[in-house]
Amino acid sequence: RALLHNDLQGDEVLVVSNREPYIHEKTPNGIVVKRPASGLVTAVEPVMRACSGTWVAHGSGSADRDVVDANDVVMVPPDHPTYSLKRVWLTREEEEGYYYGFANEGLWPLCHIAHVRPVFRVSDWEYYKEVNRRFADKVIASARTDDPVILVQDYHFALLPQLIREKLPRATIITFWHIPWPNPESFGICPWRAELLRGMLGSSILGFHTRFHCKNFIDTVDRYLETRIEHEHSTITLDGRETLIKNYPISIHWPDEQEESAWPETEECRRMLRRNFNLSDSHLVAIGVDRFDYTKGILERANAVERMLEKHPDMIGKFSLIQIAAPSRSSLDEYRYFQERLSRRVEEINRRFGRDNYQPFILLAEHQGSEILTRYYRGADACIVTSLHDGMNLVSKEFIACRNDMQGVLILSQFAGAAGELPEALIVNPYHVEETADALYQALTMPEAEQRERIRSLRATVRERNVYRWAGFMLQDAAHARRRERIEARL
Ligand code: GDG
Repeated sequence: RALLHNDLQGDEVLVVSNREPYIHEKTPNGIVVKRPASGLVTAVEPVMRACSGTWVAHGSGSADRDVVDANDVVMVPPDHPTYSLKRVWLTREEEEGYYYGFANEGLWPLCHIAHVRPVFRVSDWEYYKEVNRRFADKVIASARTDDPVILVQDYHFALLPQLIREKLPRATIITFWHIPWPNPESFGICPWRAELLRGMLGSSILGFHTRFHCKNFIDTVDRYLETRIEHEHSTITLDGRETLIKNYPISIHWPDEQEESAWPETEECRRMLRRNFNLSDSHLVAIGVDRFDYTKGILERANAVERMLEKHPDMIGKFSLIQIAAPSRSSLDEYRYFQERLSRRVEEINRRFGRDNYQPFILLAEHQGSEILTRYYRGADACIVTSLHDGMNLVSKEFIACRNDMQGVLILSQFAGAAGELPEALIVNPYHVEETADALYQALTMPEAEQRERIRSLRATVRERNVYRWAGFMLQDAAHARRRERIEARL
């Protein structure tokens, strides 16, 4: 955290994302504050707590408008206010066109290549451009200085860097793309590929999780735009402006001793988790935690559970996967089809292997509180992540952070960015049912000493490569660029 303060040295910081870090909802008991299920919020929020500033986001809660002051600002977090939250209020049409349409039916499947066809509607694109303009106006109006540090988050805002740059040429714009970047051929099917790339190149720094995503981005620019690329320095110059393309693997806040001391003992978590589902204390449990999204490989996970039980009938009645699937983008057809397909598959598996009170696949299609998640991570024998493609995946890192008892096995998809950092997990190809089923069995039968050895090493990695390091490295590079620009301006 000290790194953040050193590098910012009093600079003004603004964050822009679609998702708001806190949602204010009206309930019969008054206004309650909720935290959304979002990897982006999980990662960026602790950074904002540490460096304060302003966060601009889409206001989506039913009581968001009721809590703002005359300047349209609410101070958050509610328990210990350290930074301002400013909302952009979108109309239903804007939200449908920009967010559900272009961002989530177009860019999300385009970048994930998970065999769901992207949809590109001209009307969605028009809304995407319009909403990017509205966010740019809000950011520009919120800036108190002419050279703030602006952290633009994710695929909802590909055009924002350039739009901000036109009005605030001295700003340091750091754009972080939280999802994968595909190869040039795949990206090339987007009718507005050149506009998107130009928009992103308004950034001073453009960050991805992995080097592979950076390489894909540089190759894509090389294919579709006239620019100067310096491979050695990983920079792209367009219209005389240079953008650094670099990987910054995102992470989580590593819990301190005080936070850990508030956790219930793992034995208590084990018992609670099993009792909640009427399972015996010795029942083997794997946990899955995802947004209910077709990229997360939950169907492949179900296939692996079925195959594991076929191969090891002694596990029937003794093992269950508890899958938390937080509802997400449910108004989109592809998400509804996926939810229906998964529910049918789970019913089949449970009919085939279940008994009176026993279900091998327990599907909880609802959002859970974060304290419950911590207890479930601590109480499970294994955590399974089978994303078909994932920028990073924070669930894997949360599980590791929760296991200060040095037990528990992580099964991790080779297609999650996290796999590059966490080789001591059981790495699987989720499309390979046999391999994933075998890894699940290996996890459930792994000797305690081997679990300890693996998790100890994983914990050392995540503790060091935490979210402050992610933000710190980006800000360090930004500070470096600012110093250079100031020197050049004086020459
Ligand atoms: C994107 C990229 C990248 C989930 N269900 C509940 C809940 N969650 C929380 C998890 C975790 C977060 O949501 C999910 O983060 P992931 O990283 O796994 O995935 P995405 O949301 O797809 O995030 C991803 C990330 O951005 C950051 O750059 O890693 O690759 O796709 O924190 O714990 N939280 C609560 N209840 C739930 O039911 N409270």
